[in-house]
Amino acid sequence: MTNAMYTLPKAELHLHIEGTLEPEMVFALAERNGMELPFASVDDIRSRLDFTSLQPFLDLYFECGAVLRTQQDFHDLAAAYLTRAHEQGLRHVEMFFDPQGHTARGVPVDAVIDGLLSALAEAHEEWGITGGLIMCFLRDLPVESAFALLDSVAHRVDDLIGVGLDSTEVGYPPELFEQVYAHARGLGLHAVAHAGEEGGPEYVSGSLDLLKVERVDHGIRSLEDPELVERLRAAQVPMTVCPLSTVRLAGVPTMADHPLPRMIEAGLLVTINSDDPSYFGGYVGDNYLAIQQTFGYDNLAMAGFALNSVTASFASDARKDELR
Ligand code: ES4
Ligand code: ZN
Repeated sequence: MTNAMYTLPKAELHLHIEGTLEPEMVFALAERNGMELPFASVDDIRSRLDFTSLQPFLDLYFECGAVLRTQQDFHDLAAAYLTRAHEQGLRHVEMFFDPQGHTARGVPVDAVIDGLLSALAEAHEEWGITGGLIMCFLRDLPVESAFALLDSVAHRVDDLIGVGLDSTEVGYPPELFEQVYAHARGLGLHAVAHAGEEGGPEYVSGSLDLLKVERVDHGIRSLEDPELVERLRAAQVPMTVCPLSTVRLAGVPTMADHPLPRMIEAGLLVTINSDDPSYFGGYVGDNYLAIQQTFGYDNLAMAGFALNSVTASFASDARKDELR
């Protein structure tokens, strides 16, 4: 862990905390919670990580995530991630979480939020890591469910940074969530959304126009629409790219085929993130290292990605100055 890609100070802006659930913890939490698992072993879970698209991954992600039941579970999950985050040079973390995946199993949303926040508070105390929570709506659930979730946390929006949109993209366009996002923004929350991961560039323009997102998560298919690229470039809309994720979910055949260099050449504001590190073969520093090895970027260029991650974060201006 002495490689510069692990020590470079940086921010992570696209990280699903449920996607940091390592197979060992799946088994430990299942035992603690007295649950039967549909997996024979840790290796059995690991043998299922050769995804062919987003959906098979999501199926496994929700199956494993079912072991998360108590506030302590959410604390322990985030504490394990934040230890890794610290080891990989992260100074600021904006963490996605998927409450609807948990409330559907009877877990109170407050237990999820309180567990995650307690781990973030400890990481701040111990290592000075800043950040917070971005609450995601599962876009393949009815919009009413998203509204109900937002209403259920409206009394504690100060405990959240913003809202996001994730899960199955194709068939669930941004226009479905226009009112939900208007409401969330009205509560003072920041807005981001997954777009252009598997969906076409119209998911990205729709997210900008209707959801008024401040960052685009993934956004790789934006490149198919030159007018959209020009718009993203001119406004310097941050894109949270997740290299290992896109290769593992078969968005591209190999890292060498990743559109990252074309996004950079187009002048886009690109950040590098890990998405679901326990499923995709690496944490944030591993993603930095993978693109450096594939594309030959020098350490100065890599420091540029780290700088972008700070610029694109929702940290205060004072904190950004500290991190730059
Ligand atoms: C996700 Cl990679 C990805 N895409 C969409 N939704 C997600 N939830 C967790 N990881
Ligand atoms: Zn994601």
